[in-house]
Amino acid sequence: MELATITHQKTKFYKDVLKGLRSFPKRLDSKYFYDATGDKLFQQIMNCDEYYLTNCEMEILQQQSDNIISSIKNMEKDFDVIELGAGDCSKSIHLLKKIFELDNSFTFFPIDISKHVIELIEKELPKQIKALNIHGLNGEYIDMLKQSGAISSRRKLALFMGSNIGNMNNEESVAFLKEVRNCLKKDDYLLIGFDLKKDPSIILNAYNDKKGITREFNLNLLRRINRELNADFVIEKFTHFPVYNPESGECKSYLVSNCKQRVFIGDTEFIDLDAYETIHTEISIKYSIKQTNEMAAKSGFKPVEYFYDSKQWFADVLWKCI
Ligand code: AVI
Repeated sequence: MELATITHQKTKFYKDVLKGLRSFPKRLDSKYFYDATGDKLFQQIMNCDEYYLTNCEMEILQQQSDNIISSIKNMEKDFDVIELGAGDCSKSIHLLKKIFELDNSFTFFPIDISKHVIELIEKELPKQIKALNIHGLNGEYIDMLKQSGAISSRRKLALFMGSNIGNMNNEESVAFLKEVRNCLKKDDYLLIGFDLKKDPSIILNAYNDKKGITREFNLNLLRRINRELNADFVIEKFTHFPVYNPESGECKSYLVSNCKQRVFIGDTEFIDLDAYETIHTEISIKYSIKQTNEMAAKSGFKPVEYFYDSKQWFADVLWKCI
């Protein structure tokens, strides 16, 4: 990465951190979870017994990729596939293999904010699907989505899986989905993953696993601020505290300050925390299907088909651009 880019990102990180910690209530943006350590911790979360989301969605992709493809009109002809937040493609690979059997001329555009992830996909995926056209795009979702449209005029199937949409509040998600819609054309498709409302204790446990990996994931944000912004958070003085509201479907994670304390961010700037003051670090919304239909209508899509895991805990919904 260019030095200018690194400095710019640090400045943005610094500004966002100070702004968030000087707000009331205090907050930090969950997008900053994902440094190299955060990426590794998230991988471990996905392997936790309590974190059901990954297995549910994996089951859908493993067992229903044929059905997904047959719900897409003319999939065999002229589609490219774009994945927003591609990660390791371990779920989408099942769909990609089936699409490749139909039409081996399509291009797969994995989009990820991590350059390392894109390099890995470009290296590893051809081992699983030889001769797959891959064009990795490293950057923000919307910018890269626009770029994929400029590179290829074929119709698009966009994938936004993992219930990543749940990490935005309802207002942000509709605004984001409208932007996605504007980057696509009429009759393009979006396959979008939603974690569904279920027994509240199952949801809460997923964000409070017994091994404490999610706790580490949350606290790593303070460690990252210490490392990158030269702050002096004492990690032991904070408690990981997730709560789930079954009415709103909002699972929120907090870091609670155990005592009154002052924390320096760099040499001169500081923030004060009261005893038991909270820092909100993440929202993970759980949806009813009715809610997802409303989101589709508000953002310019029409639901075409719903794909559930056997427990009906998770849904990948195929939306068409209208
Ligand atoms: C990436 N995202 C969908 C995860 C979630 O479930 O909200 C991030 C996560 N946070 C804690 N555990 C997993």
